[in-house]
Amino acid sequence: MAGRTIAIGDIHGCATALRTLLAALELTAEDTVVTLGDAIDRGPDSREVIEHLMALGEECQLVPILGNHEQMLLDAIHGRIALQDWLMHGGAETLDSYGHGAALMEIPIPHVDFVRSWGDYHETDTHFFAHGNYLPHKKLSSQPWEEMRWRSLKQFFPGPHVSGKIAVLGHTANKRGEVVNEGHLVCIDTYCNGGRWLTALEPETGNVWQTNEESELKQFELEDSA
Ligand SMILES: [Mn+2]
Repeated sequence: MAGRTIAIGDIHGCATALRTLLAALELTAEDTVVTLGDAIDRGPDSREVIEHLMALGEECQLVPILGNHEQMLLDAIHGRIALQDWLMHGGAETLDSYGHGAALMEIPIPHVDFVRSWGDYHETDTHFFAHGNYLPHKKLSSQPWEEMRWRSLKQFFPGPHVSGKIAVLGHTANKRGEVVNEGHLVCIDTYCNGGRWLTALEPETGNVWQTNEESELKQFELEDSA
């Protein structure tokens, strides 16, 4: 049996919700899991999230996409931004997960190398997966991903992509914890770190799993947008 492709939205350090979600998904070695970025920052345990994702790569085909928060971590490490710029955007919580008041240097090198290996996007025959946004008329291989991983759907709501593929995105948090389905675009950042949900979506079937930091689980099918 061919494996499933399942996208997971912005985790933001919510290790309990991630643990609950991974248990519910019952993944096999044939499954592909696409994490949409912003796995770290803001929430309580980014270190544990990174460890879960590293282990997940041994269990299934893991395709991690780089979010703007991972970009900030890497930029801080390389001196491209001031450390403070990352810390005030949720990086402080990430460092604390490595020990209260831990320094940037205390993040283990394998963790940094793992994050550095994350990509800009992923595509299947029917869908593509990215962190924040996209330009509808530009092919996926030449998108300005450095910029697109920052751009909110509130700033710019793109039309259908020229490829005809459906976009699966994170980054723009839905504060009610709801999946936004516009037909040509689905956004599954459902504000886990704000007390709402962590979402996994199997785009081919519309199966949705949602978990939270209270270890609750909901499962339902995505409705077609009217
Ligand atoms: Mn983001």
